[in-house]
Amino acid sequence: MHNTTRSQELFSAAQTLMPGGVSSPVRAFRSVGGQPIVFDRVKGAYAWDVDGNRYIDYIGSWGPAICGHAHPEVIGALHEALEKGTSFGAPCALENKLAEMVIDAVPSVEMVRFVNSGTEACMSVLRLMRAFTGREKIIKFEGCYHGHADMFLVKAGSGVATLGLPDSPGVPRTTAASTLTAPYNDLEAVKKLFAENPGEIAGVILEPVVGNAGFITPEPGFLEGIRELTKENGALLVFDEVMTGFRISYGGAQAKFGITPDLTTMGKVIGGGLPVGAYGGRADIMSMVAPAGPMYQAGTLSGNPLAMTAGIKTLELLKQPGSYERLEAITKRLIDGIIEGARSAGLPITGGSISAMFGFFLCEGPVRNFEEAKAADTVRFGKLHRAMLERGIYLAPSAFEAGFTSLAHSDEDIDATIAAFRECFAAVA
Ligand code: KE4
Repeated sequence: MHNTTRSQELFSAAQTLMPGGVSSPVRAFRSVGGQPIVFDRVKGAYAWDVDGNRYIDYIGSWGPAICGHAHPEVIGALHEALEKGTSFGAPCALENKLAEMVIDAVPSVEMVRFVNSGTEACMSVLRLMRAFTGREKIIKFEGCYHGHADMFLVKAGSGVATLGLPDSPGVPRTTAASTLTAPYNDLEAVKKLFAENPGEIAGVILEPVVGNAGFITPEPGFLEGIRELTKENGALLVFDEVMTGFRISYGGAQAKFGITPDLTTMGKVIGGGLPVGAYGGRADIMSMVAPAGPMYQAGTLSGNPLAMTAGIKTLELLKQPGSYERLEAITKRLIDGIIEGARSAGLPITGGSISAMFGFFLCEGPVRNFEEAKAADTVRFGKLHRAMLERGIYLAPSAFEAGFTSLAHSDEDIDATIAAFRECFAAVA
């Protein structure tokens, strides 16, 4: 057992100070057992805990660290920006710069509004969908997670799924009633919802590649079908690219799959590890957002110079030739090694990767929706997670999350990770 004494001391103290001892539920390791490790510092592909143990990190702060943690060019740019202040509460040129980069990169985005989290981006885009269409109902997919705003905590993924919460108390029945759900990859179910709610559905929001029910990819024709159904029914299509944005490709999943949504939400990568979110899309829709239009949304720290600086530098690094080819190659090699390791231990597994995002389920495949994901062996996943932690590999502490690689993960890191998986699969078989 590696020594985690200091982590345990700090975490037990934290539990008297903060609910569950964490600032976000999934970090509490509730579904995988064992104690969370308390980080001391991160750099590149690595994290060190307060006991000095080093881990190869496949969470990367849940997405932002796609260029590697604490990239010297990001840190350097932040040091410079810091000297000019941490927040202005006024327009600054850095917002123009990042907005231009996002608009240039993401095919469907003609205008963008910066906020401070993915949750804020998704709740704002929902209000915008309703304001633009004059309709109230939305469709989301079981297992997809769009942040913790009331209207999305209906059959949600990520921490809600991890903790098996009944869609969270505190959400008014009336709010939940306006959120219709369908299984992911099920076009017939969506068609039926539109038929049952004629003229009432403002739009459909989905993760174009699911990362919050575990890693689930769209079946051929699914995204195209949703695009057609929304158009036919006068509803809007929102791609929640908070996780996939600038990770699946520089233009996000929409560029990869060639689908043009009406609105897109973003976060994580575009803030380079600083608090950020954004929503954007068709100019005729975005022009409804105050003060240009009547739909109100605001934020004290939105567009602050530090988050803009970290986001600009991160996108500049990602834009360099070869970035996405490198991410695709190391991630594919990793998931192939994981699958081979499980199979050689006689364990059922299904999984895959797209660019710098990967995932697997410990069950026979295919997993096309959240119902099928729930068949995965979460008890064995917990044992695997703890065994991998012992070997210095830091995986998402939930069977219902995705894994993330970065430009900092070396070939040796991937080899070491595949070897650790092989050992641990044998140990938990
Ligand atoms: P935040 O409010 O956590 O910045 O973003 C919410 C969100 C919205 N949409 C998608 C597709 C997301 O993946 C997220 C947040 N992702 C989770 C990880 N599965 C954040 C981790 C956490 O909750 O601590």
